[in-house]
Amino acid sequence: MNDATGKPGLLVLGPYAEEELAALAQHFTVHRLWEAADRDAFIRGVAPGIRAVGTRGEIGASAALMAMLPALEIVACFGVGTDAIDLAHARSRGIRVTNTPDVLTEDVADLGWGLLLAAARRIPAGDAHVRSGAWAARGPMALTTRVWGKRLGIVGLGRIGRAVARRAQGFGMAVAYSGRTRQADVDLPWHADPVPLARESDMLMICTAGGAGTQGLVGAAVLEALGPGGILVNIARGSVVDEAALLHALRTGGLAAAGLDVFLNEPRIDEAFFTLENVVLQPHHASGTVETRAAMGALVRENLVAHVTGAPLPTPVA
Ligand code: 8YV
Repeated sequence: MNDATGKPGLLVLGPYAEEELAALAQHFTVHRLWEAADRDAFIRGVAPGIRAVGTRGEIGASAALMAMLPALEIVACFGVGTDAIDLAHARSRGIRVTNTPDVLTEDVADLGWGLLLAAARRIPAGDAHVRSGAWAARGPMALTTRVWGKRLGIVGLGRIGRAVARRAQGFGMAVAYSGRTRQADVDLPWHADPVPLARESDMLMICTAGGAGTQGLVGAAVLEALGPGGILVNIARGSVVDEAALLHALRTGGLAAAGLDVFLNEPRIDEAFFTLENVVLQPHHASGTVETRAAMGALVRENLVAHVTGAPLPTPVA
């Protein structure tokens, strides 16, 4: 059922770019949940006309939210990760779910690479050394760690993991990966478990999907196997890492450094990270380029419009 304007109602859960909202408004009556003071009251007010939800990877869509929307037919996610969407609830009600794979792969891999270089070569510390005048006053900064030629372990060799592996070739690195299954079309050493992978790696990059299946996958045993010279990069989900174990390892010399784009409790992350000099932090921004975000927005819109016009969904979640 459409609302009084004749357009289907779209509830957008988190901020979307104004241009995206304007483009969506040509097809939908757009309701901006994130701007509402009382979100439950807002949802109750618009619920009967809401046929679609637009969300973001880190926000997802809970069963409780979907239960408030009796006419809901589709959840479109601005992001590839669907770990925060209750897929079982969606399935049980026949609610379709879409995401934005592929268009963000290369940018996410780029930022992972940037974090690896920044953590190993201590680029933020070097920047501070120059800006603070320490270079002129005290001389060169401390030496850093080489990246090229080292051993890189990739936890999760999906689209993004593969894009990271391609970049590693250019750096002359020995690449191995872990994941539930060996990938028949990939000629790289495989470990089912990340512990032996970490033991044979100098640097570990987490590229796996989030969710219950990978919760705490990178815990104390993996960090110990990576060791005091090891560098960890996470461009996946905070939930994949045991954060308490990571903080302990970073504080006590159990790990050399980390480059992190994702955390538990974003954006109010554990402030212990702020006090560490051996971390490089990013605000969950691996897909955050103008180009990729525009492509993600377009894909969200294409999925939503396909749904309401009866066309095949471009990127349904299986
Ligand atoms: C986005 C993401 O930053 O794709 C994902 O799963 O987490 C990121 O690309 C996010 O979805 C936008 O909010």
